[in-house]
Amino acid sequence: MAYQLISFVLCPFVQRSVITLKEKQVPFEITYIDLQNLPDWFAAISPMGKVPVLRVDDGRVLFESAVINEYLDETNPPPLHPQDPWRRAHNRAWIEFGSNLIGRQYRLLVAPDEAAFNREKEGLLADLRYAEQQLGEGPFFNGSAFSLADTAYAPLLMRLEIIERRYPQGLLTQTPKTAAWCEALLARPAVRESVVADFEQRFADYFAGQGSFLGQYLA
Ligand SMILES: N[C@@H](CCC(=O)N[C@@H](CS)C(=O)NCC(=O)O)C(=O)O
Repeated sequence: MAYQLISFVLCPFVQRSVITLKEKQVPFEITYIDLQNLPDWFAAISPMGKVPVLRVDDGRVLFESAVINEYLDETNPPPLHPQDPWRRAHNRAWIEFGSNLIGRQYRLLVAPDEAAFNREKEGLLADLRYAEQQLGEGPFFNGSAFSLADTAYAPLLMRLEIIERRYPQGLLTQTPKTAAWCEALLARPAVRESVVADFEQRFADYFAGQGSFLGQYLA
């Protein structure tokens, strides 16, 4: 196997690389670790103690999802990143923005009470509106071509769809282009198959177990 991806089963950042590998139909092995109980070997290959880590067959390792995805894209043609340098740079900037959004979504999921939840919800919505302004006719971030930017936002939007279905807050109805983008992404086989079969239940159970405000509605 050429690639080994080190993962945590609910990690949206690892999911970005899984989608990229599946889009490109590149075989890989996935190894799940428990982030609360890190195996000794992990510290040696993950300088920031985070997943994803990509191990290539000669033992070299890479970390950071955006970097891993660019490497996978460059070494497994045809590229998913746009060809135009400005557009590619623009996509990189919005992928970074998407990473920030994942952080916001996590804070929403673990907000301890309704006031904190509402604060996080407003922040998340404001950022979703910014991202929405980048969308054109769709169905994907750059139009008709599925790209690395789509792999970067699909995990966020998959979780947002679950949250909205279980505890509707109008987060997607207030951003209609993002809602259509979400639908197109969730219809994509590489996206659907990028999580474990019982992902939704595990996701709901995990955040219900955190005792957060939103967790009670996810259970
Ligand atoms: N910027 C990193 C973020 C990765 C990240 O935060 N991963 C989380 C799991 S979803 C993690 O490993 N957290 C462990 C920790 O922070 O100790 C990336 O894009 O790869």
